Amino acid sequence: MVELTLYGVDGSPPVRAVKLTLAALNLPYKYVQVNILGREQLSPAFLEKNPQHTVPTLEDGGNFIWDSHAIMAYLVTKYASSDELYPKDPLKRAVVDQRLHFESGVVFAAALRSITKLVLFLNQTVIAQTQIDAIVEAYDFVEKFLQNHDYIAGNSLTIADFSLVSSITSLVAYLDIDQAKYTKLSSWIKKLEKLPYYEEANGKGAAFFVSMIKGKPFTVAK
Ligand SMILES: N[C@@H](CCC(=O)N[C@@H](CS)C(=O)NCC(=O)O)C(=O)O
Repeated sequence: MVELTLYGVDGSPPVRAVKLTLAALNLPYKYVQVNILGREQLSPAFLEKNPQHTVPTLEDGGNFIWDSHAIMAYLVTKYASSDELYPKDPLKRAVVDQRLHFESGVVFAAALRSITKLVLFLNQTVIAQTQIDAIVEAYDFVEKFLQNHDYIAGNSLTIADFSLVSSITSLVAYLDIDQAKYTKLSSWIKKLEKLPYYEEANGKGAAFFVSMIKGKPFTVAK
């Protein structure tokens, strides 16, 4: 019997990416909320599970796996009945992996985490233009990746879509997506919103994240 525990919080984009994957695979799991604003992830009990103190962290049979990208790949590899969400074909997999690394290093780290640290955690009310430029760059790249495809890594849904939609729908807290400029990006989000499990796994948590940031007004330095 599958016994999975996900440690996380719905405001967190990478947690939502994992929730999308679990839902797509129809996998039951226990969800343990970790209050990261209250720094619960730094407790000795959590550090024992994940010394890097990040959510999402997945527990499977006493083993702990973290980083959403590693967790999503693990779940598909271990539990999926087909490889569609994370193709075994070397070239298709390379494209999915590229998008996952792009989410991790560019969209999440360079754009989302860096501005969120300032606005949410350090309560800064003036933000440098470079923070907004990083978001524009992320939107521009995603629009390009979608130029000839329905999904972010080709013509079928993969874990790369789950990863990127979780962070892009959080970045809108800082910068709206101009639907006329980003036509592919806008219709890709609308397509993913139609997934039966989308609202529960990502929609609600993204809306919560956006409302949290909207409660922290800031201006952009000239
Ligand atoms: N690349 C990681 C990012 C994980 C991450 O930074 N999570 C944040 C929440 S969104 C966190 O746990 N922050 C608390 C901390 O680092 O102490 C992933 O995809 O899982």
